[in-house]
Amino acid sequence: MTEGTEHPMQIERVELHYVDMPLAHPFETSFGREVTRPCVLVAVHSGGLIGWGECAVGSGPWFSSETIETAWHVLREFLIPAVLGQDIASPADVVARFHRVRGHPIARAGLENAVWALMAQAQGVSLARLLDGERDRVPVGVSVGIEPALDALLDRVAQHVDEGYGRVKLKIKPGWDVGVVRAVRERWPDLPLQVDANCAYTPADAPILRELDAFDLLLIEQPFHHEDLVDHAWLQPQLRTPLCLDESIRSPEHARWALEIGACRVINVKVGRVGGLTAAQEIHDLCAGRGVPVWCGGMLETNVGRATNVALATLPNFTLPGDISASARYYREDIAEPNFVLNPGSALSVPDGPGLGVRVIPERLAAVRLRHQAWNS
Ligand code: NPQ
Ligand code: MG
Repeated sequence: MTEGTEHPMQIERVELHYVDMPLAHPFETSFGREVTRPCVLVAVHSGGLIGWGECAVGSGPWFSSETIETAWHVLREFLIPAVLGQDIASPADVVARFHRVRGHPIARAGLENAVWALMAQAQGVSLARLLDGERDRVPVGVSVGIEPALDALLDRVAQHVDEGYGRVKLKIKPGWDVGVVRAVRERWPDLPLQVDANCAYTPADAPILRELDAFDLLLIEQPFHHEDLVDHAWLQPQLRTPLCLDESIRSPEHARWALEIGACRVINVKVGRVGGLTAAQEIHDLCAGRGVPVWCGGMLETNVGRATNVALATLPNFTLPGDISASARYYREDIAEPNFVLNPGSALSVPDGPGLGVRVIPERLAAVRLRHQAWNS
């Protein structure tokens, strides 16, 4: 932790907002089809400032075991009481106060990241700066969901390539894999391309995964069980393509275990899945020390979570493009402004103002909000 992050602040008020945002297009993965994207937004107040964080839960326990209601419950009963009315000197202080809570990383991340945003604002620096980030623009790609037919998928990829995305990730599942990847590769021979199975395969499917080795993919993400390390370590030496773990890496310890046994050669870092920005930094540092590249994953975030991801992706070992698309990829109207737009070179600009660099618009928040609760010290 850098010295600059020490800045005692009393947490005077915490608010939770359960919102449900209509997606610009339905998004289908091997675990299901999402039409709207619910999440919990966290606001922490101190000295007239507000820090925002996002709990990246979805419509059910599909990607992760957490849901809106588990996040709300754990925040209300355990996490908010651990910080409300307390003098917090740094984000590490928040992590220490949460240490008895096992699991529930997405709930922990929402509140911890809100404190990071608050502290950046209080110190008059960008969140990227507070995290010791080094870039002013971050390379990004786009994640393309499963479509009803190959034609529709090719149209979607063409649209994103035309928009300027320089890296495409295809969602795959059994029956929607080799044929789809072959078709995309034939039409775009030089496009940086990767695939994500979201756990849809078993070791018996290894022949299919070995076939994917022929398409010059940047990586193959999480083919096997969401908690597995052992089967991935069995598969990796059979492939030229790096395996990348997502769901299986739920803490810095999981990252270390995975690297120890050779379960992957790349790690997807998601702040929610690993339990907050402090853990994300730790995984970044661990991987940097071992020469393992990382990249920033995405969970269909609003501009609050997107700004958090952009700040994280400024750390030097985030060398692969992130799943941090422009705001318009997922939402016609976001609850926070300004939108992130795609720049030439398939990159997003890093906000340089104090804090997150986006401001929540109260009317827009109210329009998509299903529940609100506040706690004062
Ligand atoms: C992944 N994200 O890398 C995830 C999966 C994902 C951009 O591909 C609601 C909450 C909807 C979490 C959709 C991308 C979600 C979600 C997809 C996570 O595996
Ligand atoms: Mg993934």
